[in-house]
Amino acid sequence: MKKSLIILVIILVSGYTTVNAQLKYTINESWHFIKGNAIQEINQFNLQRDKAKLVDIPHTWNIEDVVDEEEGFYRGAGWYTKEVRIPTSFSEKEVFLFFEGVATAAEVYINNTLARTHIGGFTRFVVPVSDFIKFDKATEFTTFNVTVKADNSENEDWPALRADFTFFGGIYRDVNLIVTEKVHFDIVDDASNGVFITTPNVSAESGDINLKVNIKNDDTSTKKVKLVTKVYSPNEELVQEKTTSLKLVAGISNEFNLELNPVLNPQLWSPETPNLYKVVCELYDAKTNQKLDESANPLGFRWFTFDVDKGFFLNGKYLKLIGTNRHQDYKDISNAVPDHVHVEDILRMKAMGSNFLRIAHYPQDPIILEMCDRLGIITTVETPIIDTVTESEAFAQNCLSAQLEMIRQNYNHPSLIIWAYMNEVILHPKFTDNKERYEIYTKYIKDLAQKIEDLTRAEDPYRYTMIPNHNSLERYSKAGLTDIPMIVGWNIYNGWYGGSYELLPEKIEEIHAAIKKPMIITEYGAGVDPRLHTLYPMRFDFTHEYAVEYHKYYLEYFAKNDFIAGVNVWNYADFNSEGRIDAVQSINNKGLVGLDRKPKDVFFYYQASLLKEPFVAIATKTWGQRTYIEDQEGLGISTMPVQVFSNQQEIELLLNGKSLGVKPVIDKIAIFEVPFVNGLNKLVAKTTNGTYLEDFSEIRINVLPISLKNFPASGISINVGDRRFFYDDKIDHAWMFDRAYTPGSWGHIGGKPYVRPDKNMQQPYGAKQTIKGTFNDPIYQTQLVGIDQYRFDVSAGVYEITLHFAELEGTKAKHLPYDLTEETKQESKITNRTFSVTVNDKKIIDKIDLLGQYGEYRAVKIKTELSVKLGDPLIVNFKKIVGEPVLNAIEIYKRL
Ligand code: GCB
Ligand code: CA
Repeated sequence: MKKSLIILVIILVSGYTTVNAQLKYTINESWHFIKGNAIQEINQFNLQRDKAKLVDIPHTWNIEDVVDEEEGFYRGAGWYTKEVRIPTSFSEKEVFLFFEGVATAAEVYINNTLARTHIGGFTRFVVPVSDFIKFDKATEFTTFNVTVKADNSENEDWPALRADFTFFGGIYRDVNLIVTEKVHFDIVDDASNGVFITTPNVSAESGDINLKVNIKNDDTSTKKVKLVTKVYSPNEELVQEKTTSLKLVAGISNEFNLELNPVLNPQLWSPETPNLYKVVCELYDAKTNQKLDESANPLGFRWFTFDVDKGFFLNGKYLKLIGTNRHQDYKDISNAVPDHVHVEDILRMKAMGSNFLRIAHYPQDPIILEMCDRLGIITTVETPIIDTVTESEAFAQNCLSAQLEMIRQNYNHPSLIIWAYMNEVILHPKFTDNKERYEIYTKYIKDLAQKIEDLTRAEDPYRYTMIPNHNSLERYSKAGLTDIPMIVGWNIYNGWYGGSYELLPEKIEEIHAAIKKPMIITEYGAGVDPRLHTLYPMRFDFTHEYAVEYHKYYLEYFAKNDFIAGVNVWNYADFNSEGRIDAVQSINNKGLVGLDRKPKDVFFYYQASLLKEPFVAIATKTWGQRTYIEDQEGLGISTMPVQVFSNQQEIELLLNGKSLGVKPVIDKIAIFEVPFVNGLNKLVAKTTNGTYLEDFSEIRINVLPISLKNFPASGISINVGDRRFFYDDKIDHAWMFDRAYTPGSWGHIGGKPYVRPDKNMQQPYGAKQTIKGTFNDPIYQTQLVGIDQYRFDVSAGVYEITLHFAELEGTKAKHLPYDLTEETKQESKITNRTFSVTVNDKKIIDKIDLLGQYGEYRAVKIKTELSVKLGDPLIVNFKKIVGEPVLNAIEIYKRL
């Protein structure tokens, strides 16, 4: 404790005297926190402070909601308070609090007085606090109290109103203390840094630099200052310096425009050469020459155009923009992540070969754009006006202020070329049953969009604007929304939520013909539960294999069509969305990497497709443990295809040291039929052209025998009614998909796979609810309906059998929140299902009523044990009483 205090003081002192005129450090630790809507105002909170728990920023109060099985997450207020100690000498200076993100609204009190409010969970804001502090001149240090009410309630005036991600609440990004002299760059208005750089004309020969500088004079009299502006080259050489004398009127922000000398033959910024210049503005007192403030900003020279037919050009050259979208949360941490998560993510995008990032659906941590500048990833960022709007003045104001803050706070990043706003804003339109009212509503949206567009173009005439829509061309063009922005974005999910991916070209060509605006495919993607694999990929199965097929089709089509200026996979990583009912509860798993950033197969496919340097990866990283049946009785070998992703011509694969031959790489994939043995299998993939390029993989296989005379020690675990392998990574448990019984072997007899009743989802996968009592939803979301028997032709012995059930035809089936199919709410049948189960001659389940006894969508496991005589098979018999018997999974072990 003592030690850290000393260090802090040293940093403090050296910070403002030598390094930078402006001092900035975090005050993240040890805030007293109470969650709850019961506290209405600050005095009430102060009375209850003894009930507070200590938390550190970044913090969100919704972490527990992510882990628990309950639906929904806390939306309401949370109170934070902290005593902040500063040197009393700061009384001569200006002290500010700088919040990088408080969701969704904030009230900030200094010494119990309201100092500022802020609405919008994704933009930064500054609170001047000097006036609220009573400096104690007799002591070395002065303490003041900061109390923050954060609030993530549902509020019809606060965008986003609804969306497919969890609206985590709290002070979830850093809180800083900033100390300046009385004269300083104006950080207060919109939390920019007061310096705005533009490069109106850039060519290979010359790059203009214009500056707008806002300087605040918090003193009582006019001040004369010197502004020294220095431009440094990418290798830190001073390329020019300009000194300007300025007179600053007291009490206001003084705005100056500055034209620097053009930089000749500038080193251009691009994804391949992210050359960053630096502009450092220094402020000096004209009389004393005391340094008052300093602001350093990135500068990149690049020029770009979007063309409706030809696509995107950077520095005069065609460039296909390819990359992902990104949310800001992480496994077990939610959105309250440390900077390192952001840094790693951008590094991994670069390692994937991305040159483009859609920062969606909201501005993110400052370090994201800094990393994109440095590594060379072109970006678009947007404000969160999603799915629907409120027709109120307050809502419109909040949209406009978020847009303005976003622009001013991120103005100088060369990587950023598009300001966007709205997302699928008429996905859930109101008043669909009243044509006139609907038109008033969409007119309101159009007017709002026009206001945001006008504001954006006035603030920044040098970048493009964009509105991303969902694939309903008619809806957006009719509403006039496609007329407004400079680029129109489209979120397209053909082959996921509906239809086949082969319908993609038709859709895109239709849009291209109708809308004479540059086009970006702002979203496309397919869900992957990292635990699911299949030999029979199909739409909406959440397997790695289907996603590879889907992305391969999309990417190849995009690559062929220049007019598609850019594409963003939805999403870079899996993310939290409390309302989701997919294979993994409350998670949208369209990520190329998981919530823990483990790459999925598709990630490697993108690497093979986008990277220029030689690349090879075996597509087995997510599937290191498997259960599969042997090819032929007694052979002990299970042959399965293995994909190897590469940008080389051909690949050789070795299994346990023995070559399986050389295969050509076709469209970035080489496929090998691998004869896996029981136990450990070591794969090596390598190039044949002498370059040292290898990838390794270790896979453990339980090869299940066709004949059960020697019952496997691993037991047999079958995902019934399913054609997907499932791997429960929590306990290392591999499940095989189902098979029909053949004499002398094992499998089901009778029954049909459950098929979802909804019109667009008539297939076995997914469910209309999450399954309670388990996290292994894929096992329980699939079942055989009308099953007669599950039969194992075993040898004599004692066996343990577990039957897994779940009622999928419940009454509370939900309309999926993200459903793009516009299907009306489907009334589910009230189930009437009763059946009995005997194992050989023992009745172990008598007239079970899953719905009545356990409730719908709940995992039910019933385990029994029985002795099988020599010559007898083991037969699980299902006897129908009312409706059809069902079975979701079965597990069997030999005990003796
Ligand atoms: C969309 C939305 C995005 C969703 C995504 C999905 O169109 O813009 O927020 O998460 O689809 O996965 O359904
Ligand atoms: Ca199943």
